[in-house]
Amino acid sequence: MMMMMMMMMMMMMMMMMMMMMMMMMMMMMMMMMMMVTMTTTTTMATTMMMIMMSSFLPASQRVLAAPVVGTEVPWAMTPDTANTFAAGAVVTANEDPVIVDDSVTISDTKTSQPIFTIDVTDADTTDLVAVTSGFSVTKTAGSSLFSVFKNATGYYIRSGASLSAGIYPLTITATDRCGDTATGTITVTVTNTAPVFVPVSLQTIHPTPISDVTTTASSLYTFDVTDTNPITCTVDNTKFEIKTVGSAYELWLKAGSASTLNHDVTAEESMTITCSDGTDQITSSYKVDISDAVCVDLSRALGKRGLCKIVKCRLRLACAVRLYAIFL
Ligand SMILES: [Ca+2]
Ligand SMILES: [Ca+2]
Repeated sequence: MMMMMMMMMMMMMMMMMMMMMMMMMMMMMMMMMMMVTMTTTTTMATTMMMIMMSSFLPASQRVLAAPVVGTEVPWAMTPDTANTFAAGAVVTANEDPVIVDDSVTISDTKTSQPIFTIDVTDADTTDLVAVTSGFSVTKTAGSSLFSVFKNATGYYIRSGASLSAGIYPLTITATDRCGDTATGTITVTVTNTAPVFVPVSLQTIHPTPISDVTTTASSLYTFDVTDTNPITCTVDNTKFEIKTVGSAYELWLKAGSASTLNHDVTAEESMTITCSDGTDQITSSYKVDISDAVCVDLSRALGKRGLCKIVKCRLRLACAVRLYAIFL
């Protein structure tokens, strides 16, 4: 009889446990349905789900509900009455980070270097100072010419290795340890730098005269130009031209110039050398003395004074032909 009673009690206990489990499952389902139908966000519903589900886990693995701001929360989440001393934490609200909009102007000669310090703050000072806190500052929109990097003293914008003139708005986003964000716009203006002659002051007078019967093309002067952009150099005297030789530039007298050079007409050829990067340009003047071709003075021998002056041959060959004709 005793045995029977014990068995019945056990069965009743089992039934009660099953009923309790069923009730808990029903409660869970009801709460899930309420969460779906409620006008709360999906995130909130997910969090509540996690909290409910984790109540079946060991205490160390449970997901706890967000503590109420301003309250003191014991580590164990329940008041500790068993010990004389207990540790806890006072919960304070997170402050959003702040980024100050700003602008900076730089030259296009910057290469992979810091160009601007981002003014980013967070009232929760530990958000900024804790190296492994999870606080981050990133470029979330803008030209790939620029990037954000962090060092021991703050967050910076770094330029690319090669820049082009223009205006580049960059969107910078800061995210603190609570996942709260702030965005700011830093506008970088890149200005063009004019080309520079090498040497800075070019030679302006050709060291030796050129005969006005010169017939072959010849290089007169070599110089260089520095700029981050492609350079085009020209000269405004049609008897001359600029050639690119390797990385240097050369001023050349054009071939066939004998037909155009004439000491009697232009004893000094003047010109302006211009080098442009497409936006800005630099110039330098250049002069070449044109010497008169020397005729062989046979006037005395021929008894015809002033023959060469009269002929004024500009080509030795033409002169020779005329003289030969006189001899005949
Ligand atoms: Ca914060
Ligand atoms: Ca330039």
